[in-house]
Amino acid sequence: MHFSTAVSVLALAGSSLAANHTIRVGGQSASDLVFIPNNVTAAEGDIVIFKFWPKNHSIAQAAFAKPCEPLANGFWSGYVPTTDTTKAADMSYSFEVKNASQPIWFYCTQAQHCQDGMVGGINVATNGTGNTITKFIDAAKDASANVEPTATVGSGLSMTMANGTEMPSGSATGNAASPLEMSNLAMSGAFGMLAYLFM
Ligand SMILES: [Cu+2]
Repeated sequence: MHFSTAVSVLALAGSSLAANHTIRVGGQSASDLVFIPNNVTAAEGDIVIFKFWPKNHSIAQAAFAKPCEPLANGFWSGYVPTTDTTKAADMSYSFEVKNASQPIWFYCTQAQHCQDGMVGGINVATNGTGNTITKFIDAAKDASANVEPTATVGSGLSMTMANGTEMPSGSATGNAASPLEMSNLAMSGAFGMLAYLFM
């Protein structure tokens, strides 16, 4: 019995290395059209959790060259309307980074939010001569339209129903132990944390 417990802990130990990164969708004020932060650096296996704030935002994956247009087979959350300014919406979306060397770009499809700067990236450059987040924001300003994906809502993402409390950004294991978390990803994070404690 004891032995099998030890084996499970070892088996789960790998997941303790995965980190959660929380991105706030929507600003401190509902009129702030931003992702906070608008870029994160994530390793393979890390989970990026999108937490939605007022009023009614979305996340859709784009290509760098076309900031406000859906990437074929990219992720798409659909709209997550919420009015409570004191907490994130109950519904959040998670994206697992499977290839950390591949920059991922995304935007909000609502109205002109993309053009207004509501864009972001995962593992994208923040400076230099290549494709930077600043260039992506600038290119978005010039986009002629903000295009909504036709893909299935929620595609490419894991939905999480949580109690709405914000997870700390960039923390090693997040607070995935939150009792109302139902996502498998969050659960693996919680077990990963236990495994970490055992080591
Ligand atoms: Cu928006």
